[in-house]
Amino acid sequence: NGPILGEELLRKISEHPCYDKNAQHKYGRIHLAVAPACNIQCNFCVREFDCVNESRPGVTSQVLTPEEALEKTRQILADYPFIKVVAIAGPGDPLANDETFETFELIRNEFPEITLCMSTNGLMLPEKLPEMLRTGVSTLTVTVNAIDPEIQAKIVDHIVYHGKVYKGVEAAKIQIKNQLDGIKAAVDAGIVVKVNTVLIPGINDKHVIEIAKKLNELGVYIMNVMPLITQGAFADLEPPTPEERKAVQEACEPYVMQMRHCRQCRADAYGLLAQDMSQMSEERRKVIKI
Ligand code: CLF
Ligand code: SF4
Repeated sequence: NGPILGEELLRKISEHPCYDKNAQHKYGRIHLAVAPACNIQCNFCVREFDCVNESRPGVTSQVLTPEEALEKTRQILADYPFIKVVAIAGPGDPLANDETFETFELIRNEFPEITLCMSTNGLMLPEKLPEMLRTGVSTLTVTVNAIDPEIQAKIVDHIVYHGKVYKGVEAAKIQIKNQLDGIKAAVDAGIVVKVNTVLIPGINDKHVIEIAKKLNELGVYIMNVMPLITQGAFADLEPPTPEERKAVQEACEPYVMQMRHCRQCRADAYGLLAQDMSQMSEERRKVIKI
């Protein structure tokens, strides 16, 4: 299963630390925290922290302007040439912030070889896809936590879509449709799509396999089943055990390749997945070179 990829994309995948487990120890990524706004409210998200769909909540990432993000990229790539991916993964939803595309354009003009990566909740994906293609995004993550609106309605409190607030099943239907239509269109346009699914015991744990079957139909490259981080409205839920998560990944594997090495990075992380240099002291950062 999985999409058929051209030579250029195969190279990019083999140098992408999240898409290829063999790449994780050799190649790194930079996250540029240029996207603070979000257009939905997930029940597991506390908004002072980074987007939990792709990031570990902790201390809030410092938001950068596109120009600051370009300058940061220049400095980091000069020191760490093993970084092959520049991504925008928050702190909010990249597609809810115009700065996302301004930043990608700046990076693209100066570093045409670099892989541009992005993660989103998918609400604006069908509309924003042409802009993503124009700026040259080649790897995309969409967080899909349910394809059944009744289940999704328990996970997302509300969405803001074209200036209007929607709640419950009505909101869920809009978001799921846009996610699935957007994923299909992105795959058809040659973007390599990864899906993140937050495993929430008692809410979507029995349903994740149905998501995997749908991802197979849509030509999604890889799926990342992430454990729930209990906070926000879901603070009282139990996170899944490692064994529960493993069992879900094994059940999904026949339908879509499983990512098992996710580090739930911050929206401003950089370096190898295993050594987020944004969290190291100045002194130590200079020591770590390839
Ligand atoms: Fe970043 Fe995500 Fe691109 Fe990777 S992270 S936008 S695909 S470059 Fe990777 Fe970090 Fe897990 Fe994300 S380990 S949280 S899966
Ligand atoms: Fe939070 Fe991300 Fe959900 Fe937005 S999409 S509410 S930032 S977890």
